[in-house]
This record gives sequence, structure tokens and C-alpha cells, in this order.
Amino acid sequence: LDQTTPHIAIFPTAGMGHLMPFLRLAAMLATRNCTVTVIAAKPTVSAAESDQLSSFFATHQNIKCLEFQLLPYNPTTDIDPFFAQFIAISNSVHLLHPLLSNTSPPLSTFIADFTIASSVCKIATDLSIPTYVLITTSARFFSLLACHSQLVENNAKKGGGEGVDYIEIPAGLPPVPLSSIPPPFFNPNHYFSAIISANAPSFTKVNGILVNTFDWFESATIEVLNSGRVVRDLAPILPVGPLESFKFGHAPNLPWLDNQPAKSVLFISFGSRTALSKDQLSELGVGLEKSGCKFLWILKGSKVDKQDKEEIEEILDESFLERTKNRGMVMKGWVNQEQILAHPAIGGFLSHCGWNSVMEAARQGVPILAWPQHGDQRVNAQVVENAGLGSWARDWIGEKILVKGEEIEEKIREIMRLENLAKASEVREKARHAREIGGNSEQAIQGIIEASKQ
Ligand code: BUP
Repeated sequence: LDQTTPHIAIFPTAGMGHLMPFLRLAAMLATRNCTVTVIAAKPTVSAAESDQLSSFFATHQNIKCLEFQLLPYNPTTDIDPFFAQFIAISNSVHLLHPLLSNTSPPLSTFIADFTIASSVCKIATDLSIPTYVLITTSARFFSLLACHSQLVENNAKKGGGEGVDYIEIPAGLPPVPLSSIPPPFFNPNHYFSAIISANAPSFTKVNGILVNTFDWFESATIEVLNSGRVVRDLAPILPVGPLESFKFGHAPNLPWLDNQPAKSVLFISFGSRTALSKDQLSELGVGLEKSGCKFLWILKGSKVDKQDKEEIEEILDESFLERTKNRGMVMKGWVNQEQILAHPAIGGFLSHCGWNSVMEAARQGVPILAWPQHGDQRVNAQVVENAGLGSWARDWIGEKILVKGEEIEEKIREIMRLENLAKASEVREKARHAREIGGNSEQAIQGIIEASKQ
């Protein structure tokens, strides 16, 4: 075994929000003199995932792909297809053992998604190699996952949240509004909750918990988690973010954007899994039009892209498209989001606050107007606001309420103000320091590589 080039296996699970950070980490390790194998579970849920995997391996030929055919899983109930994939991967993961015990060179470290942490821990123990989990959400939301069983128990004692506005977190971390916690979190019969309870115990068994965040951005949370006071014997939290973007086959071809003045365009995307209702999309159009702001809007018509067949003109009013054609651009399909956020014309980001999007905006210094929808997004939106990267439109409560165009107009005007850019630039500088040689995030990555050589 060549002790100078460790062989690290990387295992993402389902959805772009989980795949992107793993591919980024894989590329970063490969450029830091590691042999890297990415385990790609097939079939994927979305076309975006399989396209991304193909283009990634085409442009990173030094990274090995281990195609992992999943056992068929046919849920009897109506279940979110991405959750179904987490379960399918969990059900198949034992089949990995023989594939990983014979690799050449032998594996030195295993880094996996937290949704399969327990099974991966067993394999890594058998192979006598260190295991890490990579957390694809904020350290703040992770603190809820880490003490899930305790929070569920406390909630049950308090009568299932009746009359409770805030959830207390151990060790003096600020309480979280109950309205920010996804309801399935407290429902032991829900897949989301079952996945957390099955895997949270391994947070004390792994060698480290990598989080795509940086010390400056979430310092208080990271410090408290690492004090051992939230969960006794919790593995060390290692902030490794913001993860660097990897090389792509081609640059975005957006001549319209290239011709816009610096920092004048609002970028709008609700991530890979959130489709707003048609009524809400139309109100967003009203808000955009009234604000007078230039915009680049990535439109999504359904949760899984394979079903997203409608044309832009079938989703948005044609007269809106006609009236705004000189100062706005609406697109469907996959764009390279981080490259767009890095574009000099982008001056704001209306975002659902998926955590990767937050880290990309931090890395590029783009102020966020947070319109979280579900899952971890409200907790992430609070982190964004606390760090000074943007503001959270708190009253826009997820999927249930129709937010009117006038309210959207006002918030858009606010986020495009110059003072927000100054604050976001400061965040960008802190993010860059974390990634420089000697910065906390870079040191954490180097620590994992060194530990893999032993
Ligand atoms: Br859509 C889209 N291009 O067109 P999040 C997304 N992305 O590069 P999500 C593109 O996918 P969860 C597109 O830059 C980010 O890296 C984006 O992850 C990229 O949101 C990733 O931001 C999306 O975490 O995940 O997918 O909604 O719901 O798990 O937060």
C-alpha cells in the first residue's frame, strides 16, 4: 500500500442536494493527491443526477466510478421518491462489502451520506478503516438530527407540541421555533424520522462528521457541538466548506446575462426538488415585474425533473413573458448554478435555502432573499440571516400560504440594495480564508487525508 496516496471511497445518496457536495469533495480529494472512488447508486431518481454523474466522470477521469446496482424497492405507500431512494440504498448497502474488500489499492477511508451512516459504519469496521459522514445541511440543522431521539421524547412528554412555540436544544444552543422544524421530524412512523433514528446513533461511532460549512459562518453551533454537551461522545465536527466547485465540461452560454450591468440581476431558483404552485409562480411574476428588477429565473414545474414536461409558456402567463422580455430571462432545466452565482451581473439570489445553495452564495458573496419551503430550509434561512448573508421573509410560510406579488416586490427591492452586497462580500472573504492553506476548512480536509495514511 502506498502510504502517500490514500484511497478514499465516497458514497452519496439521493437528490442533487446530496450528490453535489459529495462530487465536490471527491474532486477536492483527488486534487490533493488521493485516489478516489465514487459509489454511484443506480438507477438514480432524477435525470439531473444521472446527467451530473456522467459529465463528472467524463471530466474527472482520474476518479473511479463504482456503479452500484440497487435491489428493487417497491414501496406500497405513497412516498417521496427521494426518501424511497434513501431506503432502497439502505436496503442494498450490505452488498457493497465484497465490492469494497477487494479494491486496488485497498481502501483507506470511507466517507458516506448520513442517511446510510449506520450500515456504512459496519462495513468500515469490518474493513478496519476510518469512516466519516458528510453532512449536507447546516451545522445548526445537524444539531437537531444529532439529538433527535431526545427531542422526540421531550416533544411527546409535552403532549406532541400542543401549545409549544420553541424546541429547546441541549447545551444552551438557541431554541428553534417549532414552525421551522419539518413536522415528520417528530413523527416516529414517518420515513424521515425513521432514517434519522436509524443513523443518528452512528454519530458517536464515526471518526468525524464533515459539514459543508465554515467556522466563521456557524462558529457558536460548531463550538457547542464539539463541546460534547449536545450529545456525549459525538464524533468531532469538522467544517470543510464551502466545498469548491469542480471543473465542468463547458461554461454557461448566457449572452443575455453577459450584457447586464454589474450586480443588477436577481437570480431565482428553488433548488432541484421544489416546485411552487402555479398561483404562487404567477404572484412571483407580479412581484418581479413591479419591482422593476432584472432577473434570471430558473423555473421548475414538478418535483422530479423526469416529470417536468410543461413548457415555460404553459406555466407562466405569456403576456408576462412578453412584457418582461427585455429585463428578465426565464429558463427551464439544469443550469450550472454556482457559475451563475459567480457571474458579475448577479446581485441577489431569491433562494429556497437548500444548504448547497447557501454555501454557493456565501462563496460567491451574493446576498440571499430566503424563501424556505420545507425540510431544513427554515433553519438554514435563520443561519443565513444571523451570518449577515441576507434576510428571511419569515411570513412567507412554505407551501401553505399564497404570498402576494406586492409583498414579493417589496422584499426584492430590499435585497437588491447595495448595503447587502457589502455584507455578503465580507462573508465571501471569510469563506475564502477558511479554504486557504491554514484556514480551518482546509486544515480539516488535510487532517482526514493524513489520518487516511495511517
Ligand atoms: Br435546480 C439546480 N443547477 O439548475 P440544494 C440546482 N443546482 O447546479 P435541493 C444546479 O444543485 P435539498 C440547477 O447549485 C446545488 O449545488 C445547486 O442543492 C445545484 O437544494 C444543488 O441547494 C442543489 O441543497 O436540495 O436540491 O433542493 O432539498 O436537499 O436542500
